[in-house]
Amino acid sequence: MPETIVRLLDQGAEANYRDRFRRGNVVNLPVEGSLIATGDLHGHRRNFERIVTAADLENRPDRHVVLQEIIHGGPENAQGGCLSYQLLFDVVRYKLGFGDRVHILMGNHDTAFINDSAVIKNGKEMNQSMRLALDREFQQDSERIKTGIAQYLLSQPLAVRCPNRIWLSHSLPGNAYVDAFNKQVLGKRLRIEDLVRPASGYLLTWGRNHSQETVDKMARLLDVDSFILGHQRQEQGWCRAGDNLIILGSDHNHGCLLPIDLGRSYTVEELVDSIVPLTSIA
Ligand SMILES: [Mn+2]
Repeated sequence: MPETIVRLLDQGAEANYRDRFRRGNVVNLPVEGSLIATGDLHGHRRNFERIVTAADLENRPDRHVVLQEIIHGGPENAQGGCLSYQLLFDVVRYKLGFGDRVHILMGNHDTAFINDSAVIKNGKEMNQSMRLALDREFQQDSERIKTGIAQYLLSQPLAVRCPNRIWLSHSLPGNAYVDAFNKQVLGKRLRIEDLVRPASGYLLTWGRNHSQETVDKMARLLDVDSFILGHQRQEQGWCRAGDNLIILGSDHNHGCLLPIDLGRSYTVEELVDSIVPLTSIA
């Protein structure tokens, strides 16, 4: 069992680095085909199943799926420990099953695991919660599993760029940090220090409450028109957080996904009109 998991995580990391659409830490999607964009999952298995159903990758060979922030949330063990790593393992299996069509973005909960630092969700510290649950399940093999998870998470790309000038990442730098963001982080092999405050990988995954000025600056810097992010909890499953910014959430019963045709351009209004509630998917 531990051997199987360690191998799974190694193969997942390899698949992330080998992704043929990836340049540095950005996945550049092709014009042919479509994309299912989603927000944070936070251990929500049922919504992951709905995304898998909606994406139907078996029958849609030109479709891509973007997932993010898989860990921290969902089922707990009897001691209250966070079991979301079980969903992470299944998401890695999904990536391995569909190779270069499943793209899992780096989230700040991932960077917290990689750095073994605290991250609070709904008043609860999630990093230790998941580590204790891993210790309980894997006992003497726990350190190897935790190392495997950290190495897998570190292999994740920071962003997805669509040919129709839509950018997906977990977040964007906050207003006070937008000028400190160095886009060279997008082109290099990520190291742990790139994900520690105030490095640019950290800035890209932790920012909140972006002003329109910040979003516009990032659009110019990255040469894109609009953004689809996760990270900020959405009670209604999504919100339009600026002229050219949509935030998705996929981690509760009002969660959503957003299908995008990569071969055409969209106004933000058209993107909003395309949003699908996950509960509408069988
Ligand atoms: Mn987040």
